[in-house]
Amino acid sequence: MLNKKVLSIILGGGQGTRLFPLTSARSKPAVPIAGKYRLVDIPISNCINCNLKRIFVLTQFNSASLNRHVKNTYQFSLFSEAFVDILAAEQTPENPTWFQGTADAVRQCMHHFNSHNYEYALILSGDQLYQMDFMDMLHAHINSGADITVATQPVKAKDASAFGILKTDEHHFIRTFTEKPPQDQLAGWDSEVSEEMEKEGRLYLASMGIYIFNRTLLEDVMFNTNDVDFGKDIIPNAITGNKKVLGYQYEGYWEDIGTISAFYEANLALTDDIPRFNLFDKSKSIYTRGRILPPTKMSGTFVERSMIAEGCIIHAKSIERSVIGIRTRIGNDTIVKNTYIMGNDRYESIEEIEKAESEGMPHLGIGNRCEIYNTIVDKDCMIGDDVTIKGGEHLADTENEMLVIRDGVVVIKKGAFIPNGTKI
Ligand code: ADQ
Ligand code: ADP
Repeated sequence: MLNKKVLSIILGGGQGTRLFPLTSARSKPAVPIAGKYRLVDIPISNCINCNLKRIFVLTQFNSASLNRHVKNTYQFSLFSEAFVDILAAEQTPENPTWFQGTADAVRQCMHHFNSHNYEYALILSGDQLYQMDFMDMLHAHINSGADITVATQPVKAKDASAFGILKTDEHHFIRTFTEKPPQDQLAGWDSEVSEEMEKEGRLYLASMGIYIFNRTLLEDVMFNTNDVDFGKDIIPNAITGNKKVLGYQYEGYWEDIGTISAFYEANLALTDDIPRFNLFDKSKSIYTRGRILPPTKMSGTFVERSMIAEGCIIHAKSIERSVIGIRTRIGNDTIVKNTYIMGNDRYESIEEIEKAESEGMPHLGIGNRCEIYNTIVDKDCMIGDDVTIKGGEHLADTENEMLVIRDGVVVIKKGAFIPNGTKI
């Protein structure tokens, strides 16, 4: 009954600046992923799959879409202790500011956790793609007598600056830790890793931002320090303060998807023949809202290596290496390649469609004879006929009222109206 001793705390995101504009009108946990899920479904499903069902999601702002999604999806039995609760930053007389960082977010919510019976807090990031068994990590934590356990993964030198990098002793306890070291300060931070990792050049042990804390230590650092961030303050201070901080090495698929390019690549990678993140693994299901949509209807479309969600109406000429989200409409002779279309929140009525078409105006979905490459199309966009959107490395980062370009990926903003004949 170890699972009854654990409280899961998901760090749902601060301002979400790196995922802008996907986070301009919704909180980060509510960002749609893989055509029918939301980001928050990943850590919640990981918890549920190992029977950890008391879950808090901490978020900087409380979007209607996040509340609706969680309320309609995670409905546990009336008689169980299970819950998924969203805790948004609250401004109170004692706390006039929003969360200042990850640890500050946990600190400001401690009063919500106190009334629960728990011995271990499992703290998770909200913007990572992985399927991990937390019970293995919990057993390692308990068997070693650690105060804190940090999940780790070997990464390449070029990626090391994005992470907390650490070194362990022969018993896997962390001896040294540096948060996001610059490239010119990596010397000496490499570790002994498995042969397979060494072959791939993954020599640096990175913190995955996944932590198990003993309740007593968590309460101690929350109430007796002013540390605002786990990676910058709490973990390094615990190590220098001689706490027992265990490194738990995990070598399965794990991807931080907190930036536009990582988010885009991770979505398209789901279309690989054998994707590294496996949505088809029954033992590690990813849960989401059951929407009861009709099957997708397609006509005259050549489809190669793509995922098409439910409820779409598609007449496109071709769809290649793309993820097409729920209720997407694509017109005749349109080409879609290397693109993630999030889909729509609603259908238009036949009258609405006929009216828009008779006036020559774009309506919900993607029109006829368009070419869309290397793009993310956020929800509820109206893209007209003969529109060309060609993302790619030739494009500089920019932003206007319709779109944002980041690292060559064009992101069409939620609800954007793109007139007939537009060329991007
Ligand atoms: P980062 O991911 O860069 O590094 P951070 O920005 O603190 O760290 O985010 C961690 C998680 O907390 C993310 O899911 C984020 O959305 C969320 N978060 C951030 N601020 C928040 C806030 N104010 N309220 C609620 N949630 C918030 C961390 C560690 C590194 C480690 C990487 C692994 O600091 O040591 O290597 O994670 O990805
Ligand atoms: P990103 O999209 O880059 O991951 P985050 O939402 O994680 O953005 O925020 C980046 C940093 O800004 C975090 O360290 C977080 O603590 C801080 N931050 C976010 N929102 C606020 C806020 N309202 N007030 C102060 N700091 C904030």
